[in-house]
Amino acid sequence: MLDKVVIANRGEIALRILRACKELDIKTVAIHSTADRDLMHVRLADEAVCIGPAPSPQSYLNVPSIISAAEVTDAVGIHPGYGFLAENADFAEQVERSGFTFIGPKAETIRLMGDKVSAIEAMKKAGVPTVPGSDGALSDDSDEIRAIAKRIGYPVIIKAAAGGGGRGMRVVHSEASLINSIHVTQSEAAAAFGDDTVYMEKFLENPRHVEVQVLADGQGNAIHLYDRDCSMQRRHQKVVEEAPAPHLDQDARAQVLQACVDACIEIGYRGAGTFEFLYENGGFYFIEMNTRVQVEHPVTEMITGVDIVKEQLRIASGLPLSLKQEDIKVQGHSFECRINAEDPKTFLPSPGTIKHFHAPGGNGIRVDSHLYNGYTVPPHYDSLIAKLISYGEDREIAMRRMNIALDEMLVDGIRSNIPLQQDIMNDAKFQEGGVNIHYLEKKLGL
Ligand code: MV4
Repeated sequence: MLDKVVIANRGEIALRILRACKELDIKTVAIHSTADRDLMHVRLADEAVCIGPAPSPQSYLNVPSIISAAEVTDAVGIHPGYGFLAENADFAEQVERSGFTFIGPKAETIRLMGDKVSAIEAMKKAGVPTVPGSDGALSDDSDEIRAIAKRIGYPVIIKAAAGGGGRGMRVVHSEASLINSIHVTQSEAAAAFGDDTVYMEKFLENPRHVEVQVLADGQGNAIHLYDRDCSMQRRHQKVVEEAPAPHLDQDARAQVLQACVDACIEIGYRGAGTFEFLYENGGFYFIEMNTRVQVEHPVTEMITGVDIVKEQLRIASGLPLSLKQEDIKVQGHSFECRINAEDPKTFLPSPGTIKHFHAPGGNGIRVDSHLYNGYTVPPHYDSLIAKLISYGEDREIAMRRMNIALDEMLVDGIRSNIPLQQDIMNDAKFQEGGVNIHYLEKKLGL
């Protein structure tokens, strides 16, 4: 097992990683910015190193500082969490080149999945269903491009190969605006990512966002941990997630789960990963793969009993997967509400000092949060302050427990989106299950 790990992140996920390390008797090093001296996990870690000033480019994104912190503390592994450097292939490469273990996939796998064109190509080759599209990057031959769009059928979507997570995309409804839209997307991609490569897909109008969690050891073993539904989102920020995804076509589901496992073995995947799909009219269409632990991983942990972060640490230690697919059973249902320090109506960030924090509890309730009474939420980072997770023997029980917990939860001193979460939990269509990715924005009148 790894002897000592640098936690290269902050907030709730840093605390989540710290707890998993402690369970496995791994020593911990918290690295933090000057704005984060008072974070919960900094106090609880065996050692702490300040790596720079508050702005993340100078701290949580500062590769030399992070590697130096690993060197001076004699750490052996670096866990990137999510966000920041978690999917930066150059970081993973530098970590490994400096003699440390990057707790995640090989740098080349991160690079393969970071380029959406190569990711889709690899998945298609491995038998994962993809969106009908251009089969690779678009050339600059206008006649050829028009022919591709005609074959796919309008509407189509133009996406930047270096984009992802909703950045660098444009929907095209007819041939009249096709070529211009491609040029605009190319310029935006060149400016944002330094890469103007774009590709085309059929635009699915009302899909759900369904994703599949996998674990692989890079030694020929891979399993899936079933699916999650993350369709309840606003501006590409997930608001509520649940597992398993409700009301799926069970034949299509079984096929796609197996295809994800096969793909992991085919590409030599190592670590935890997520296959993102659009789900429409009973079919799955791969769009992207995330090569990190995700914010919403707890809902999968609740229904499978697998500790995903501990598995990441075991895999990074070189151990083969101890779990077999037949050991993984879905039991019950789980929701996660992301609690953000933001105005529930305007969505503007609301940093400041927490006068009083009360975490809900009881049967089937889990709170992943770094908050405590008197903690000050800094203005420099993401506004996620807590993840409220419920579990129940079925979807209705999990939902009732979430409602009770939202009612119990107190975050005094700053504004939070708890009222929005209560609105969602009491929404009739959400209660039925299976709303699409546009549902929340429409409900909010956006
Ligand atoms: C799409 C799509 C419809 N058709 N691709 C947005 C984020 C990025 N991961 C991919 N995205 C989309 N790709 C095709 N061919 C609609 C979206 C999309 C979306 C996807 C998942 C979750 C929320 C979304 C919100 C708007 C658009």
